[in-house]
Amino acid sequence: MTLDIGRWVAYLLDAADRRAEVAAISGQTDGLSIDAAYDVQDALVAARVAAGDRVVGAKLGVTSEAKQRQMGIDQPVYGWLLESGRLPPGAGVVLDELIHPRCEPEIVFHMATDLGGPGVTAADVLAATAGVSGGIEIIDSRYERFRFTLPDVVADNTSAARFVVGSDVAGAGAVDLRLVECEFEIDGNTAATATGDALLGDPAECVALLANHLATRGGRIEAGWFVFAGALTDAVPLTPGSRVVARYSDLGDVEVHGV
Ligand code: OOG
Ligand code: MG
Repeated sequence: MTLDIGRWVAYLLDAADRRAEVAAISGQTDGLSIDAAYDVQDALVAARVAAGDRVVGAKLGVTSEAKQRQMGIDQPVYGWLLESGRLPPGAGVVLDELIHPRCEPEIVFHMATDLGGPGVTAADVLAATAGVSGGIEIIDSRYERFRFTLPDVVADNTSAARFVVGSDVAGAGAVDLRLVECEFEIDGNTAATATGDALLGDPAECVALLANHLATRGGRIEAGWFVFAGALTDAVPLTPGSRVVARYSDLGDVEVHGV
């Protein structure tokens, strides 16, 4: 069965705009293959761009065991970062604009040059990277109870909502990203800790997967983009007044709070 892409794009855009969670798509159609879900995702982002937004980067999701266990999904997913989602370090995240936001500590690649697959390796990624920093992603699934199948979350642009890029940027070769330590702190208490190798063994490997994925769809990573390599730990709900700090060895601290 072919999927009515326009219908599901409108469905997900409407959920985000009304800040209302909706039923997963997979329960309502038998046409949601992973490929079709990426078609919905691309059309959804194209609709945002047509309305004045801009793609400023890309993201991976579900690249750590912690996230795979939390979400019940066993392979990485890829999505887009939009200019409208970018917040400065230390920002207050306006919770009324979102449905049920969660925060995640992430490693961010600042791309120097275009990078097209297939065959991209972690070494190619580092050669194409201007710098790396810490970050926090604020995800906000449009689906009820933050529950979905793999194609559902792909169609929903991998729950992308807001993101913060840390201001301490290290040279791509200056830090061994596999060894970066991250402490994720909520209201002064450590929620979780992880090292960079929690991301499929090497954060740069995740970015290589993204480049190779984009190649299958005729795309590439572009110079100037931010690439979020995926959450190092479980995502944590963001609530009014709560303060979330991701502390990274060599990459500084990144903070947000809920307002
Ligand atoms: C899917 C997006 C996951 C990450 O960093 O793992 C993600 C979700 O959990 O809603 O962005
Ligand atoms: Mg994420």
